[in-house]
Amino acid sequence: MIDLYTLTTPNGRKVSIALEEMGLPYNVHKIDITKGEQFTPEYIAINPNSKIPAIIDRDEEITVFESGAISIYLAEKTNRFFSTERKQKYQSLEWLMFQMASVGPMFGQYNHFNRFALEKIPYAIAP
Ligand SMILES: N[C@@H](CCC(=O)N[C@@H](CS)C(=O)NCC(=O)O)C(=O)O
Repeated sequence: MIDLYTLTTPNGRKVSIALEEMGLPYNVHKIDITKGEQFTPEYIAINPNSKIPAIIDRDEEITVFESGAISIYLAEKTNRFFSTERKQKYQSLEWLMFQMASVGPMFGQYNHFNRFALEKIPYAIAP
């Protein structure tokens, strides 16, 4: 059984979708990042970077944070969505890294400056 520490954000949903698609049973633990619950000592012991998502795989007592690392962990656990054939495996890794390093952070920064920043900075939100 997997314990999932998450909230309904894009990075959180990424792991929920993976767990559903892979048919793995899991318990959800809501970490309300709007209330600072990611900064409790209990949660920092799970993810020292104080961000959701994170999982604990109780079958093996393995803790994993970072949605990309969790995706690889779950894919390897279930032998799904991650080929062992090298060419296909690196194609999967390319797109995973592209999402993690390019699309995800850019959308996250845009969302922050567009919706939450106390100061509106035109350069940061211009299309
Ligand atoms: N690279 C991380 C990003 C995680 C992340 O930014 N999580 C956000 C919610 S989507 C969070 O926990 N924010 C709380 C904070 O920054 O205090 C991943 O992919 O898991």
